[in-house]
Amino acid sequence: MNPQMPLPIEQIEQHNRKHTDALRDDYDSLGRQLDRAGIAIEAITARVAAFDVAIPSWGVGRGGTRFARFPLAGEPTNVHEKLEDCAVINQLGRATPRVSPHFPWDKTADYVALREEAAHLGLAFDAVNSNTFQDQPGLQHSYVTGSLCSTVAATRAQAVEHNIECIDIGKQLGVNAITVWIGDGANFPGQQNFTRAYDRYLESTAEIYAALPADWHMMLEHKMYEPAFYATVIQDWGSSILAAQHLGPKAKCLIDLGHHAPNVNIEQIVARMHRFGKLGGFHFNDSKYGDDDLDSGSINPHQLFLVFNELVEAELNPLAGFDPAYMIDQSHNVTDPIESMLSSAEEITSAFAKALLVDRQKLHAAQDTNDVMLAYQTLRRAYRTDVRPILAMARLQKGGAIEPLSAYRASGWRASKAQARLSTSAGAGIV
Ligand code: PSV
Ligand code: MN
Repeated sequence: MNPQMPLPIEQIEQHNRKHTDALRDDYDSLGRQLDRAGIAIEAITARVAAFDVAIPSWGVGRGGTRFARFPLAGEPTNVHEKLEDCAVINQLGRATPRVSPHFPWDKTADYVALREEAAHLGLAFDAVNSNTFQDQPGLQHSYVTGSLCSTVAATRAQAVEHNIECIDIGKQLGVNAITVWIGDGANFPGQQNFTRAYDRYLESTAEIYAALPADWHMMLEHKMYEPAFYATVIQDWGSSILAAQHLGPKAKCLIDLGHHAPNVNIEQIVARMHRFGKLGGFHFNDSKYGDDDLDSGSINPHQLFLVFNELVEAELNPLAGFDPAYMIDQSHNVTDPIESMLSSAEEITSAFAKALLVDRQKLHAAQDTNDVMLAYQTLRRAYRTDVRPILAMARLQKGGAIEPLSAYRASGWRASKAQARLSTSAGAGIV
């Protein structure tokens, strides 16, 4: 099928014509610079062009904090409009061809038709996300006591059943992974028995695990706190990897960059998880204090680079089935989500490109001979390289825009959608 992307192709071609000469100039200059270091720029561009990261369906609407949500005129109001906005992001940036849906937020009558609709827009689906952290209208048992770990057997059964329903939907959408994040935990010391709550988690997730098709993965996502502020059942990578090991080979761990205490060495966690074959995927975002909502790379792009540095190391020591799923999971409270997603996809791809530039031989030799400064400088050299021409060239080759943000602004997309779409309501946010 020939996808019908939302923006007129001539618009993007016209934009690119204006910027091609400058890009060629910058690209050639960077090519000569890399060549002196023995790196062929074309090989890096090819790797960058092959890289992608999924967009969460919920990330194209204005999120909000628990204090307020400020709606944006023309933001999507249903899964179909969400797909349209995801298609705009992918059309311009060419790094986000998949959409990760969340249920029941994205419930619709016909998932086979939804898959076709996405394909028509040049998109496919990525891991399904279950939601047992909120009560939905018509739900029989409240999640106020927790979900997979609730002391109420009927509530646990309902949460398990919902996850199994998500797997069923995922099969129709053509995906092969489910991400399970639960809000279960405690707000008071003494409220919950740590061991019994974790045991209930293991029992419930084993039931979900048993419903996984042969080629599926279940990704366990940990989060230190929120909504439970004293103790969360799957609070860190330790609880997560122990559960994944207990469940079996189809269970892996998912690292959301914003789900750790400030200053935690996340890149080291990446290395540990890979060592034991449990690195399932990432949710990218950034964090300054304890939030998980800021735009990827906006606060600590160096950490993002160090994470990708470990991923490139992992590629050199692949374990069977190593194929981490990448997704952006952030909340846009004051920006146009399309602009934030374009910017974040660029930051993430840039961290990957810089990690590819690390002289691995030199780094490993410096590590083995305890040449601390040389090892450090080997990383710095790659990190300091301005890789933007590589990213822009990869986009151009794939039909995207050389400068996605300005092309998006020139398209008038949001203003036209403000006319065509219903308005959404204010109130408290959800993510
Ligand atoms: C929880 O904060 C989380 O990171 C999980 O991935 C959820 O599914 C997502 O955010 C959406 O609220
Ligand atoms: Mn997440």
